Amino acid sequence: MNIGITCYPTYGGSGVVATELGKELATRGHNVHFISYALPFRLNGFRQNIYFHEVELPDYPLFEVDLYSLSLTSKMVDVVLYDDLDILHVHYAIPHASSAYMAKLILNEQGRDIKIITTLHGTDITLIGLDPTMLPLVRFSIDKSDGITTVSRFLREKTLTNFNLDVPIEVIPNFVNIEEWKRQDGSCLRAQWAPNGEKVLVHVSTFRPVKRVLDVVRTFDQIRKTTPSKLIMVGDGPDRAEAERMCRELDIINDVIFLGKQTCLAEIFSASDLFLMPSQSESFGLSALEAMACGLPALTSSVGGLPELNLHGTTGYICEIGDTDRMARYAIDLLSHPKKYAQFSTAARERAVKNFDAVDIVAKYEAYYERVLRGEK
Ligand code: GMT
Repeated sequence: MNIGITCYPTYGGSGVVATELGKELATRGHNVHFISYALPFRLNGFRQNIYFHEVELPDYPLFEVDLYSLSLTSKMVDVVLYDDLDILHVHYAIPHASSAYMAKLILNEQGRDIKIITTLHGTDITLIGLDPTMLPLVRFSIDKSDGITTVSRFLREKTLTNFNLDVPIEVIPNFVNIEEWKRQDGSCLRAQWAPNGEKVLVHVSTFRPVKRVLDVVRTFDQIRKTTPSKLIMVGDGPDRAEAERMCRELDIINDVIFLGKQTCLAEIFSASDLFLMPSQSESFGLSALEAMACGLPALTSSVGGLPELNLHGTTGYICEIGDTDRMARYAIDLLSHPKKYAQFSTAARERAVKNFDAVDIVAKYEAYYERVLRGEK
């Protein structure tokens, strides 16, 4: 199949899922054409069957606002025609789904049909998509997609209720390549971070308010009172400076390492003990899955799709939003009971392997593509 994929190229789960999907599809022999304004950050190294089409923006003094969504439409039209695409799969509705629908209309005028599949990821449905500046367009472009998928059952329900839609939606969860995401030798890193045998907690995110990074710091502050430990903060974003300030104020900054954006997450997870994700909203929680695949029990909030991923009392623990005391108690309990910890660690890896293996999930996407091409939703 010839598949076009549009996504955000920057850090953030939707772009990661889209890129990993493209890589897996290319490995299976499909031709995958990424269409975006920059090379997706996980698209590193040369890969057969993968092509990148950069969307250029017009440089004209009259245009004071960003016309990306229109330029994207034009690029989609070109790539569909000249690379003979079967499917245009867009990740994150805004603005990708409406750009794609416009491209479809233009192509239809020329007698060329193209199927549009929209994968909804999270805040396109739960937050920014509901803003009055976006809602009518998001609703329309979802409704007009030939196929719609969500990354959790939670997000399917939210899509139907928030937008008052009555359309079939396929739930296809996120996935990991279980050969790449597995525990490796993390002893060198661990020796650097925790030279005195301290426990290592890790958080990965875009440091947006929705991730509640200050709760990560508060939780860690509680944990280190009883358990010698270090906190590794991976990622960057608007709340990083405030998190660093809080660490200085609490006088724990020497036990917290802010790494910024990183690409070698499996190495970092392999040198860590527990993953923290106290988010305000999370339709799936991809970083938690990646950590679990590396054998880290996850301590997450109870929101959104997280309970579909993290099994309370088995692969980790789930707490109410903002309940940092409870999250800290769970962490201390796991870190101080090695046998229990080992059971949770094994269960976390097993859950990733059994339920979220790329081999199985990418096959679901392929089957769904076939269905949509047959005109079924
Ligand atoms: O909705 C977002 O915040 C954007 C998106 C992203 O690009 O980071 O994140 C969402 O998609 C991820 C991949 O499917 C999910 O793992 C995240 O849970 C989800 N984020 C939220 O729902 C806040």
